Amino acid sequence: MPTLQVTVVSGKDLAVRDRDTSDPYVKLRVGYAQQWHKTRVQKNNLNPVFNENFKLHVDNPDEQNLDIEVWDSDLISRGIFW
Ligand SMILES: [Ca+2]
Repeated sequence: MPTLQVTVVSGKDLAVRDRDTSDPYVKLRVGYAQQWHKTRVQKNNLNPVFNENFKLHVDNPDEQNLDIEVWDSDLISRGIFW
């Protein structure tokens, strides 16, 4: 099965989603896979450095997209879509 290797490097000047900062993390998936891969949460950081590697399985390289979302982590709720 083909594999897509992705490195999430960093973010710059991300939006504020808490009082004056955010706790960003990145979610990735290929196609409509149920499982999202996630980076670690970078607390209180609008310029996070992740440098995390992911190997994602691809069933059909001609038809599947790579979905990338950036979220703000919160203790109480699931987070806010960027
Ligand atoms: Ca937060």
